[in-house]
Amino acid sequence: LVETIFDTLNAKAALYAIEEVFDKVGERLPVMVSVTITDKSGRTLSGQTPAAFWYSIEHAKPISVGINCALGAEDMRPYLEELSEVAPCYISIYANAGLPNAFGGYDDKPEDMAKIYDDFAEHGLANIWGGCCGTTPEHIHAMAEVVKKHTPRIPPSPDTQPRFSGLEALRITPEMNLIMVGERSNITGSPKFARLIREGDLEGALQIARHQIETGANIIDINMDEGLIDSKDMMVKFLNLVASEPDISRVPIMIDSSKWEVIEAGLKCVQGKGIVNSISMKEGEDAFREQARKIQRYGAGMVVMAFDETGQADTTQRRIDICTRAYRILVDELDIDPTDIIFDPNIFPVGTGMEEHRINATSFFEATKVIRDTLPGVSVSGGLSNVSFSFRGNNPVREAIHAAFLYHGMEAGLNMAIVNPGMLDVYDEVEPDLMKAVEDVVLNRTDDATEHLIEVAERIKAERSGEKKEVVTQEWLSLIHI
Ligand code: THG
Repeated sequence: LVETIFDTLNAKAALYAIEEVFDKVGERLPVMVSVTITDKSGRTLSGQTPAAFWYSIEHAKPISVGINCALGAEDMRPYLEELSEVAPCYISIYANAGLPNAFGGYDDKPEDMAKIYDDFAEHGLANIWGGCCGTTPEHIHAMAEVVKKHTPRIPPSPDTQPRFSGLEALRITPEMNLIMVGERSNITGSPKFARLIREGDLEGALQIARHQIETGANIIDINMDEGLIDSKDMMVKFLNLVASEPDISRVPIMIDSSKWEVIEAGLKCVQGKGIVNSISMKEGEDAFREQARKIQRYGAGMVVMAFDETGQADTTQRRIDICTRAYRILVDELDIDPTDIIFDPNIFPVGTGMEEHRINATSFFEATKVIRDTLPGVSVSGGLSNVSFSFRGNNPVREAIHAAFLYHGMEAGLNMAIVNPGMLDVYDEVEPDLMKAVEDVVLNRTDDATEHLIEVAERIKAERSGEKKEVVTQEWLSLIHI
């Protein structure tokens, strides 16, 4: 029993340690988890809502989750309700006999608590009942008398939608158009972020992270991979700063690094259910299994790149084959929840002039469709800005390519993307001539599509000075319905 939890990161460390002990002794015991909510904000002391808390610890597959100690039974009702709705395991409650009074005593009598538990039991809010500070055998006796009159709570069936958390819960439902992951807090993807980090202006760097959320990001990607800095140290430093900014840490965090030691250090800093970006089979199945198992134990989701021992997948069939092989290992062998898996079938640039790049977008779409249709539970994501790399310096054209790619990608089943959230164009609002030229390239419709787009791009570049209004992206997202 991990109980009286007020700091989820601490609890996750305890749950990790428990799993290590189970491994060592070769035996599993049921695990119970109990959180405490000490004020009427309805959040843990470390700032999480009950659902966000549950998403952070459910990987431990506890036999029960519940609430103990704190304010007394009466005030626990809304939090117990929320937990009871989201958690498909048993629910426990063992409250204090009220708030401590001025003399450090507890005023709620056995009959007071029994009356409250009677109501909770009638509404099916819990399965396991007890008392914390200030309760006595008489309290327990009175509770037992009332709750046994009611039929036991029936836990809801296991959740089949992806769920992540920061201070708040992010549950991804099919009605959501696209989950946007902010790309700008990336030292290699944003020269401005890189400069701020290099100059030690972490406050300025936090502002970039915050701005992405203000302009629509549901998750933020953080990447500190740069040769000249200590990436691991900077990842830890930055994540700890993010943790103390509630307007940033309310969203789930995607820890982006090509170095496993940076990823693992990052996982030890986030109390919510974050996402690792990324793992793959590029070093073979054993390393992949080991990393996936660890991520599961830390309680995070994982981006799995379509990358194997022979390299990155660049055809439809290779994208599908690698993702399918990874799925079988993760889901069948390691018992990882498929909703914790986000496949990234590789967004590569189009319009490069190279013949073999002409299929880069269409192959991504075809693979995405098969992955979503045949590998149940998974999400598909990708780094959107990659697709327009060959039009760097020409933002109107880049944004039009992004709009077209997202439109067709979402139609195929892309439900998440790493994007610059304030800079997305609405598909229907892109000038038709430009969109036609862009779609000829993206959809590989004509042999001279790239040459034609380059001509259009040059004209547009001459016309516009490259200025670009920022929009709050949620607004346009509600405009496209796929
Ligand atoms: N898949 C996964 N993770 C990823 C990627 C991916 N992480 C990194 C990257 N690709 C996604 N992130 C970015 C971030 C920025 C840019 C592209 C991808 C980008 N930046 C501008 C540029 O370089 O032209 C910066 C311009 C500026 O700020 O002035 O394009 O594919 N799983």
